[in-house]
Amino acid sequence: MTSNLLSNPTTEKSYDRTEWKKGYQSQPNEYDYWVDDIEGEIPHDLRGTLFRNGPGLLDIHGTSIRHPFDGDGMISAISFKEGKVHFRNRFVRTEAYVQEQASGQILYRGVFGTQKPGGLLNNAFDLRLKNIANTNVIYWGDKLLALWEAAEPYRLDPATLETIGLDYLDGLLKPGDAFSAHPWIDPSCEMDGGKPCFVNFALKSGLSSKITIFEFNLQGKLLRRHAHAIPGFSFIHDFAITPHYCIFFQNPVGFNPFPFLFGLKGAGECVQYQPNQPTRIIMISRQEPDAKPIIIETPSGFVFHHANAFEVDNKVCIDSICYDSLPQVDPDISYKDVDFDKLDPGKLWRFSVNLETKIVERELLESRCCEFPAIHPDQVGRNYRYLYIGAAHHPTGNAPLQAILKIDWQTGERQLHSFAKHGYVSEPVFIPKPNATAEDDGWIITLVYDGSHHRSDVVILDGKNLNEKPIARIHLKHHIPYGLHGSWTSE
Ligand code: 3ON
Ligand code: FE
Repeated sequence: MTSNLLSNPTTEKSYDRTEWKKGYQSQPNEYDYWVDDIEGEIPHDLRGTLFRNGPGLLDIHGTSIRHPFDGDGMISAISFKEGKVHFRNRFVRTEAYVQEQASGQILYRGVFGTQKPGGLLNNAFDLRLKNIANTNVIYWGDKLLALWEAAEPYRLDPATLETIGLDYLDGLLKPGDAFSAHPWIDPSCEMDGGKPCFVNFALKSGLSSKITIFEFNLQGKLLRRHAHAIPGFSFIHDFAITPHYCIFFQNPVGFNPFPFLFGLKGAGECVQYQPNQPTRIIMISRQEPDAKPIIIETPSGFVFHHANAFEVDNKVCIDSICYDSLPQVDPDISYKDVDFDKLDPGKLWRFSVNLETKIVERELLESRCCEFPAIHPDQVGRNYRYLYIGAAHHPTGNAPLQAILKIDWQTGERQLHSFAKHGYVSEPVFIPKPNATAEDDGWIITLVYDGSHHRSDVVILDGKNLNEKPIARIHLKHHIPYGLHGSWTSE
């Protein structure tokens, strides 16, 4: 749509760094209001709430945190009803947030390098993980849960976003247990007569790793749980599902605990990418939990997110955003001064695993820098036609996400809706229209940080045609810092 905004796309940057940086300012305020500054019109049949999570604070009482992934979780709820829209945001009152806000200083080390004041003496051997509940938020089985992969979920009141407390999933988790921030909803589970179920995992990593799979019914009751030992250290952020498998990419990484133990680095900064080691694809059977996991090697790369997976004949295909190396922030500079050109962009690959020969084929599907995929909820784990994903404005190189890209796998057609030069997108969500039959007949909603006004917009695009101007552009009264993940709950 807007590639023509820039006169010389090869030499001119699509963004202004000073504006981009402002999207990383803390948002300490908590709001609750009906939004009235709207361009376009909100569809009357769009009913429900978009919950979003992400770091709301990038500093603790004036001291910058080391990395945005260390920022305290702040939930936004954007609710649509009869053509009107309501906004609300609240911090998750984690134990650490409450203590730090009361004391006015950093009391915990962060996984991604934030340290307490007082140098090594005050940081060494403090091995507590600060559960910041900042990665995802999902409503399931009557519970709204804020998720962070290395600890238990926090339960929130879906109407007010007030924090109820840590949630042990009716006793399934013990204090300190992990529960991933990347659940999937199987739209029609073969084992449950076609009812939807919620599938998630927990990773316990050490010299060897343990992956536990959980499946819950619509009421939030446990259907299935099974645990598997996997050789080697793992850092696994996301997974993919098909009707028969849970699929994990064990990235080629090692872990050197000493800088963490001695107070020099965060635990996450001690994860080292090993370019000469292969990635291991781990496939755990959902239907035969006693079966040994299938482990197959493929050339190296680092994956945070998977777009989807599906089974065709004797193959399992996994579409994933793959980096040539683990993006690492230079210890001497702020993440805000990162040199985009020095980091590998995420690109979309298809990995096709032949279940008989155990051979994996890799195909580069899209070389534009992209992250944060979204698909039609009914296509999860199934062969699908359309992918929506956050993408860079320019077709090559590494840059902030400023556009939403739609890919049609059947025709190969790409549509790009770019918000450059002042807009920065977040993860899109696809919401099917009521009674729609076509896979792309729905709305795409994404939060766009507008650097020229230092505020965020909620933007609704037509999923069928991203080239059109937005159906609605809802101007919030303030900004929301760049976020991570969220989910849609219809009424
Ligand atoms: O043994 C442990 C394994 C494990 C799970 C080591 C460990 C303590 C490092 C660990 C914990 C990992 C955690 C807490 C990971 C948290 C990740 C997080 C909060 C976010 C990840 C985001 C990923 C991406 C790709 C974000 C992209 C953002 C943009 C493109 C722009 O905003
Ligand atoms: Fe994620």
